[in-house]
Amino acid sequence: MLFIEIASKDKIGEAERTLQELTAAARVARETIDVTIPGRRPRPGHLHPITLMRQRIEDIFVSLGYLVEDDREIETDFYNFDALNIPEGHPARDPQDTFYTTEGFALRSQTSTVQIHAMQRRGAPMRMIAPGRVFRRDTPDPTHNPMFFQVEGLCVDRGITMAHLKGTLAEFVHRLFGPETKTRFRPSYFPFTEPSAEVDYSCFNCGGSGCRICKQSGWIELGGSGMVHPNVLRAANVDPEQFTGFAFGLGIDRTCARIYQLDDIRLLFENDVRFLEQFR
Ligand code: FA5
Repeated sequence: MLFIEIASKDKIGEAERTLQELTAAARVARETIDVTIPGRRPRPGHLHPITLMRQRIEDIFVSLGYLVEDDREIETDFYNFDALNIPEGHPARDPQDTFYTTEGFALRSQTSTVQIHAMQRRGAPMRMIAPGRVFRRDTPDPTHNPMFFQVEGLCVDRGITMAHLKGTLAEFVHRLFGPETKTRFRPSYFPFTEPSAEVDYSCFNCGGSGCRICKQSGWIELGGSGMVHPNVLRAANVDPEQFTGFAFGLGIDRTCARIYQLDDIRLLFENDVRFLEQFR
């Protein structure tokens, strides 16, 4: 009887040892590292060309004393229209032109909405730029996307004139494209500025003589601008008797496409790695 018990204990002990050896061998096999295998290279990401462009623009305006504002993309009718001097019945409210979400709300079609938020938040005097995404019912083509980026600029103070607007945008294009770059202001219309002007800069490639980049005109469009309409100042609780201001809105995508000599701004949003990798 005693002999049988000892024999079975021995067997159990032996089985335990075998099991331990097997698990140890399995662990060693699993954890073995072959230090001669070449490592996997990490593929670090990089900034999108639109972000690079936005940062260059921000750097210039921050160095001119502007702060950078960020704001919402879905806006109420007040910020999209009323406060920007676009009353009910104005064609700019047409559902054909704008993406409405629910009643009373629409995707912003321009960064000009941030003018109002910024003035309400900070009062006057103030200087700010607001880069951001905007949405329009535009059919995609080489120069249009239904979603694109703008940067708004606003300067409000005592005694601000059109000369300050011209000087600021001239300085901006000098820093972005080089000191020889010229600006040109063409009369235009925006409900929220009076007077209003489209701004062009002389082509950075040909200097104004005409080439493929500027479509032989010598000039490239930068965006819209003008003196802030008194109704807009009033809507944002700024006294137009004391303060005046200028504003501008520039298209980041088109400027980016020109600088990098892209024929089609849609390339910027196709997420084709072969294209994006060129901006490392
Ligand atoms: C405006 O959006 C005005 N808010 C600009 C402004 C601001 C005027 C402040 C006065 C005071 P406009 O619609 O022209 O203006 O657009 C400005 C720029 O956005 C254009 O010059 C262009 O570069 C860019 N843009 C317009 N539509 C598109 C689009 N569908 N795709 C890509 N870029 C576009």
